Amino acid sequence: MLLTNATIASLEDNDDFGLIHAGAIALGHDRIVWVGTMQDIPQAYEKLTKFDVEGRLITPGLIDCHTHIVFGGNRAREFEMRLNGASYEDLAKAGGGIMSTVTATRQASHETLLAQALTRVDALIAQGVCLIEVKSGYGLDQETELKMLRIAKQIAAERPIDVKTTFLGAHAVPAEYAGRADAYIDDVCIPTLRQAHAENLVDAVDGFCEGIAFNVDQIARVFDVAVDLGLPVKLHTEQLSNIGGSQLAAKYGALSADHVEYATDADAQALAQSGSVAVVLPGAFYTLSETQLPPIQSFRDHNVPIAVATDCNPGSSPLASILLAMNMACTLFRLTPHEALLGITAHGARALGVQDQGRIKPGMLANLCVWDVHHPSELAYRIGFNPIHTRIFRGSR
Ligand code: DI6
Ligand code: FE
Repeated sequence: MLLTNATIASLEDNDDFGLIHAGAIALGHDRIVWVGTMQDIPQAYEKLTKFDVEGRLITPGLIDCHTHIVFGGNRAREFEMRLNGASYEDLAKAGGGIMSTVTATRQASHETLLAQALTRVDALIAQGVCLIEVKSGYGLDQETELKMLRIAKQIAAERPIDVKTTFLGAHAVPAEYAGRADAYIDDVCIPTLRQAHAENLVDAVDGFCEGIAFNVDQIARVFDVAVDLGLPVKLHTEQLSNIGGSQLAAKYGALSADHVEYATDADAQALAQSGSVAVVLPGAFYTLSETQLPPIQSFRDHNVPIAVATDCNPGSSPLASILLAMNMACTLFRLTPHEALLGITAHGARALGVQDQGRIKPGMLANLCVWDVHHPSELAYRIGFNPIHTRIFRGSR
């Protein structure tokens, strides 16, 4: 296919979205083979099937690098309780929060969980998302963690989308291990990680490093197993407080540190040294009425790449719109539209350890979005509009 008459946000330059006006993109099978201006189209590509986009904007296919999209039930009741004064942490300590989703996820069948996840996945696909990350972490027993990961993998067979799976066994301490977090890590979390890896179900390992979840020593034990298995790590950290998670993530060369509202300038420096991405999740910030802003300027100063994701989950971020996540990243966190677009493309790819997605250049996977807009800032600026025209996944419309 040869896409012609395009405004291309290649993201190849540091300024102005790497825009190419009057551009064209040649695809060969599932890869981008050439990008340039209409005048420079090599003769060889003139015979390809043409797709005239009539001046529309083309961006890379979008990437949602942090989701918990497989889960049972919902937490609307808890939303009400929070509006009546309960805090997220109070609900978690009272056995609600993540634990109530664990109960619902354990009870639900594979088929039900898959069908419900697919409705959310479809909403993301409809906005041009071509790659999502999906975490486990609502099972907290071997059977249910494996069930979640199998469903996550199955999403890619059911829909035109790629899925990266992340093992999040260290998400919360289940009721049956209340007060025995260390025993949970040793008896359940680590053996389940080894089993999930043996079944080829894990692309990365995550944890929730927080006062209401696991401390750095407990997460480090899980990360040591990840290292042993050759798996990259990432970490939910500094979401509600700072107990040293970003420093731990940096020590393990994590792909990313996620949430990071309570991270410091020193944390940003550590993440820069480890080459980790800071993943900001404005949907969770918004839903929890958080007021502590992530240290965006420190990330900029230290050249920490910033990614943006939905965190789609039933508790802290019931959000299945990557475009709204982008808008919120700008409005709430003051990212520029260029930074926000990088956050759901190139930097999202990097947070997943994916090298051939997120920019428009030869060799990249042919995942592209054609938008009914003229300038990329329009994607971040609108609220509740979906200007997608055509989504191209692995070279196919
Ligand atoms: N932080 C989050 O925002 C998600 N997990 C986590 O560690 C949401 C968890 C939930 O409330 O269900
Ligand atoms: Fe999360």
